[in-house]
Amino acid sequence: MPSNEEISRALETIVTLMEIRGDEHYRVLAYQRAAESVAAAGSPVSSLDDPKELPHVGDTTAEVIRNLVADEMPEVLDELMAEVPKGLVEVTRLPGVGPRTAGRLWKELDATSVEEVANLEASQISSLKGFGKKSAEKIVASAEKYNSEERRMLLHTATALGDRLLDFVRNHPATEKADLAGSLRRGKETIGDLDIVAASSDAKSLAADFAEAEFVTEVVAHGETKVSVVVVGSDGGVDVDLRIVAPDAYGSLLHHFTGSQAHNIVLRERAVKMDINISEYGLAKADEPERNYIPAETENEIYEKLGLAYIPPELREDSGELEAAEKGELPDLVEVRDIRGDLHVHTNYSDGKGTIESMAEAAIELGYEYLVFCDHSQSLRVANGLSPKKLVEKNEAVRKADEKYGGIRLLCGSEVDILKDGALDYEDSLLADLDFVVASIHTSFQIGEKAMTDRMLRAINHPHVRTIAHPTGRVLNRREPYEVDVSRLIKEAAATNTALELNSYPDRLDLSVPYVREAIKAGVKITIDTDAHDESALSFMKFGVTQAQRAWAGKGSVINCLPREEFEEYLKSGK
Ligand code: DGT
Ligand code: CA
Ligand code: CA
Ligand code: ZN
Repeated sequence: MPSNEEISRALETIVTLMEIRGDEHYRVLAYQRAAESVAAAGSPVSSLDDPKELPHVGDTTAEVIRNLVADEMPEVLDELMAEVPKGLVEVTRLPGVGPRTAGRLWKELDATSVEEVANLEASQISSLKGFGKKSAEKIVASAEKYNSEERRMLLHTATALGDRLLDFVRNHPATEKADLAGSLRRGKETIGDLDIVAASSDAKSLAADFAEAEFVTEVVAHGETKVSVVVVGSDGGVDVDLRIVAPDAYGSLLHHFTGSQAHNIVLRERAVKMDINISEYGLAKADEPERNYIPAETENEIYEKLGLAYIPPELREDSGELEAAEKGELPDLVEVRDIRGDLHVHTNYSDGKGTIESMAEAAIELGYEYLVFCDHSQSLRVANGLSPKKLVEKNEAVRKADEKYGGIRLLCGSEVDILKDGALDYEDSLLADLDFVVASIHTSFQIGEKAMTDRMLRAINHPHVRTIAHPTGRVLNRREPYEVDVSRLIKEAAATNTALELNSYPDRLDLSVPYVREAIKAGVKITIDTDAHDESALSFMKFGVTQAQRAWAGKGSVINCLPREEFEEYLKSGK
């Protein structure tokens, strides 16, 4: 029998298709309300005598629910699917386009798929009532860019947007508490949509004002406790869900919508073994016939009732966190405030925008105790790599600056290219003069796994190489990692006392979390670096730290958490 979630989802599909078709608002609203009621029902709808027992379910929607429970195709859905061209549902996923807009593109311009929208002229769209030139251009551009692969936002883009929306919600007079939830709260490297949860005793007014906020381009669904909208992001529209509960149930709501789904499932299984049912509304005794969900005001209460230590959102991925929480063995996670320096930043000597001085001053602002300048090496001409002579010159400038700034230790480094055969891009004698050498790959990516692994193993074994930067070369949404046996790199890094970098650049975040975790287990130290090319990019550190947390890293595993003296000791003692 279909679950409440499945029934609710089918009702949502009806809502979307009706909106595309341009049905009257009140008709759509009836299905929207029914979908919400089903989703909110405390017990299986399939076991009800009459779906009309649910709030907001009338004759028409009750019949549809009966069909769905019996696994029959409701007439209304059948009709809609016959009438609305299939490709339009995908059109609603375009940034800035909700079902109503998709419906208009279909009816007024005959576009029934993303491809057909891409083939429109922006001027055709802007000639329609209610469309500006800018938004028309955006729609066409995003349709052109759209490939049917899932498009996900980068963590920093999602964070910036999420913080802005959260500010709005928190500043609303009816809001008591609010947080970002979903994958953003868990710090995932890419984010599908934004989830915001709020506690309010006047959900209705908060929901209404959120739906009307200036950043909203389209209201996809608007109920009393849930609003789904499309918001303008920096590169297109972003789906945002806001859910609101009474303050006494806030912990339950926040927990449920933080996820991950996998974490929620294993937690629910554990609860069932303790004769407890857990839902977004609270905890209930499983043996009571009338399930009476007692809401949790804080997430802590939920974990406590299940005999677990509080699990930070970054660890909620069903990767061993329940077991560790039960045994009191959760890691003491590294925090941004534990970071004492940045070991990989660029200057205008190669392809950076900042100077030695401006980068140093920005690092002082952050309270850092040391900073390593790593410009590109000679063969990387596209990035203005430094000739040996230029490197020597730069080192002198760094040492001079180091004397000038008392509060921070400025150090000479290089991001030296690992050439195709695994040799390094500078002579050993030059490398020996540096305080810290970062090695990495920027060319010849396609040489096959074996050659790539050998190439990198050779670099790892080089006596002067202290860390390997962005070890898999991935660029999120743009470039797959090159083929390399990362587990072998990890073993060799452990054997040679070489660190591996967790690059904090938002489109890299490389090594990725599972490998960082594997590296730490193998005893490898990591460097969390920003690879900053200007002063502001030094703030990317937080994204790297979040990934390190997701990899269960404590500060003991991170080289640049060492206090200055210990770090200098580490530099001096070599590999
Ligand atoms: P995303 O948006 O793809 O980056 O990933 P999430 O984790 O934010 O997923 P999303 O937005 O679909 O849902 C937010 C959270 O709500 C999710 O982490 C767990 C909870 N949730 C949503 N749908 C379901 C579901 O069908 N079953 C369960 N158990 N939990 C769900
Ligand atoms: Ca989400
Ligand atoms: Ca969501
Ligand atoms: Zn770099």
